[in-house]
Amino acid sequence: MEQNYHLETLAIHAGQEPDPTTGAIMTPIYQTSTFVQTEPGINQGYEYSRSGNPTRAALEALIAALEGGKYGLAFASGLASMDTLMRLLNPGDHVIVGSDVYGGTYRLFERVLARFGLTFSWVDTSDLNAVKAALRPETKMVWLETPTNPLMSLADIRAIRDLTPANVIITVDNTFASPALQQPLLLGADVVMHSSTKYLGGHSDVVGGLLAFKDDGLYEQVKFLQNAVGAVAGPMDSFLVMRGIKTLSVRMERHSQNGLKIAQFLEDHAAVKRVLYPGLESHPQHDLARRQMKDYGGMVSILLESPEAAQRMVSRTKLFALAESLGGVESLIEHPYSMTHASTASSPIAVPPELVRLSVGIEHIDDLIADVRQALP
Ligand code: P1T
Repeated sequence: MEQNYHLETLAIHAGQEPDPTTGAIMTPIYQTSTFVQTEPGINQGYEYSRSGNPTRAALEALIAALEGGKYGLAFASGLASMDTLMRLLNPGDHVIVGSDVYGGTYRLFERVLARFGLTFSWVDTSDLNAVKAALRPETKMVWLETPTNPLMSLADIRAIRDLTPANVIITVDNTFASPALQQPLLLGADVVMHSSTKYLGGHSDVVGGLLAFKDDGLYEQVKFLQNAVGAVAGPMDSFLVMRGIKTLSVRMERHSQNGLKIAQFLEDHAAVKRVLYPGLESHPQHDLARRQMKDYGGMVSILLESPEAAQRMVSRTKLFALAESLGGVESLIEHPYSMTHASTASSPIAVPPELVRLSVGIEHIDDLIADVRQALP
């Protein structure tokens, strides 16, 4: 696929050619574990579906194109992709991680990978001096989420690249923005990670993870690990993520329009103490958001008066379903302290109990605002 197509076009075509034998316009779901060989080692490009599968390969080429990279890899979940990537590191290596990240990221790093000798510093990555101060000779990776889950703070990817030694891998979890709004590889990151469960899949019907790379050497190492560890995306799930991605651009436009309107409504509401949304001028990093992002997406977090008020609101909405996850066409609401971020409780990165997180879907904005209004006092 020509790299100079726009993202809207790549989202529909990259990695996907009509099937040469039947003309099927959609990439077939190659639901097979193995591929017949004519002689040992002589095959048509595929041997065994953990090592490679044509449906997965199409998705891998697609995410590479969308992120402006050269290579992609697809996994069984976002966490599976992270776990595989982190196996690049060795005991004694040090990682700088944002102090506001998905709760499962904290759990994987501190409760699983720390047992294998990796050490983590949890740092406010919106503060460049704090990132600089946390660098050590043994630092091998900087892990950024931007915007962060759930406090919606930003990290300046280009500035962090500039202050970090070239041998330190910068990974950006781009789940909240999606490549339609932000392309970290083009800003200096080495690896982009996605929970494709979210905006890429877009329809709350699949769990998956993706990595994108621009560097041959890094890709080859993680490609080896993908096969050696084995947490690959299945063909059906790869198909679903690809189908979702076809409408990514139009969905992100509507998510962003609705997200801004909900954020503005909430900012004017007396029961809401603070709205965290990078598209609002009141966001402390609104200028960076304007530089780094094309639009601001559908994730909106708010602080209410008390933990009880937060619990009450999430139990009262009707259209906004009370559920973990985000990024689907339907609106969701949740209480991070007791749900998605429960694993960070009493840790240095615990989230405030009066916080409510909304994943604003693409329903009609008037219906969404009416629902939020009736759920607040
Ligand atoms: O759920 P999984 O596909 O394994 O992806 C994990 C993950 C990684 N990174 C970010 C920024 C995420 O938000 C997630 C998953 N998050 C939720 C389930 C949630 O409700 O926040």
